Amino acid sequence: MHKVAITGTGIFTPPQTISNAELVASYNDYATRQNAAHAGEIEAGTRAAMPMSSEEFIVKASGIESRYVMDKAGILDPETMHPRLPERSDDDISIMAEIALDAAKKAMDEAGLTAADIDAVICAASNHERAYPAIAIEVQEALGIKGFAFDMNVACSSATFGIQAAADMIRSGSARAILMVNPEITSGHQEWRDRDCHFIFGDVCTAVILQRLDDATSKNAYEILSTRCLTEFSNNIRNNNGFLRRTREGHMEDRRDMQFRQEGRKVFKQVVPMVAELMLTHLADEGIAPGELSRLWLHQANKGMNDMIGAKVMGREPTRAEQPNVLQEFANTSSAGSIIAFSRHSADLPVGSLGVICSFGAGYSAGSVIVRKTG
Ligand code: CO8
Repeated sequence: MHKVAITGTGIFTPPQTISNAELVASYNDYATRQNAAHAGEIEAGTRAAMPMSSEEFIVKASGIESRYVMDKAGILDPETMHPRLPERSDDDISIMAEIALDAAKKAMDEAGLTAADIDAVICAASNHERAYPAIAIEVQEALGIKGFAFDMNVACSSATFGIQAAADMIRSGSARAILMVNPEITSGHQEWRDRDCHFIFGDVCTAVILQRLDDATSKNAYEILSTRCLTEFSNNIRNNNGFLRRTREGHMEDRRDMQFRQEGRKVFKQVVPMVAELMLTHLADEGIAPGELSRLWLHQANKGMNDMIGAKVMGREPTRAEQPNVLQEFANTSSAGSIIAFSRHSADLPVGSLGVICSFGAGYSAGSVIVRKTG
């Protein structure tokens, strides 16, 4: 069995950002227009008026201040309220593969690897722009990587589940090094017309290189000591869009359930204890006391949620250095969040430092990856 390390990470950030102020102005414009268009029904009591959104609520409830997006104009246009991404021909690289290549090249540079050193590509994300051929195979082809590639989806936990899959394959010898990418174009399945969630998500892509520890030359290498994944079925975060859509009555309707929807309060209450318990039992089973941890790189969904999980795991409020947040800049980027936190806040720790990368989200799903700095 081989020891496995994370030896490189990369982040693609879209060039456009939307501040809370811009987002709220656009949503409120949309809601005002809707209310004017349906004034009669609202007056008659057959339709509820759309409530307005507020910047104060967003920051207080989530900690989010801004988000990166692939198309700002479409999202902010009150007549559109979703990104407009021109269709590409089959001969052009797909948009998910394109952003994955950017992040992948940065991760490969940090690891000091070329395509010839890599045996597999995993594209782990919470939605894929097509069913097949796999985005991962397109990335593999574009980079000139031999071997195999596949897509996987465990919503916000896709990256940690991808790390476990890759680590197990490297450990057992089926690959020497694996590139995992997490292209998250969440703006495509976010519901920008719903005030309860319109502020939550942002677009980004992360990439991670995993390889045999013995082969690692990176100056920022972390051995993967152990991984643990957990799932429990829940409808509280759901998206009903899928390939059977056209087989059903009303498939052409613009139905709310075809985009992201959630029972946010229930998610908050149910997922916090589930994740804290997963991390604590995982650490205990590996003989590591929470006090030995230098850092938690948590999924970035909600600052309040992370603060509670961090406090439950550490037995006290973690410092900002111990539990870095990137939420204020990126919002929730689904599977990429914990990897952004790791990528931005891992180089400074001394060799020997212990930490946990942890994700959680729809499914429910949660993944815990215990790492130790080696280089
Ligand atoms: N402006 C003003 N007021 C608002 C707004 C707004 N924008 N939104 C809601 N309110 C109001 C509500 O209507 C409510 O009013 P009232 O009390 O009169 O009913 C009041 O504010 C409080 O609302 P909530 O109870 O909903 O507010 P919370 O404090 O619970 O905060 C959150 C809402 C931020 C959504 C919070 O519940 C939360 O973060 N929950 C956890 C969410 C989470 O982590 N979800 C994970 C989803 S991500 C995932 O799993 C990946 C899915 C795949 C990716 C999808 C990509 C699109």
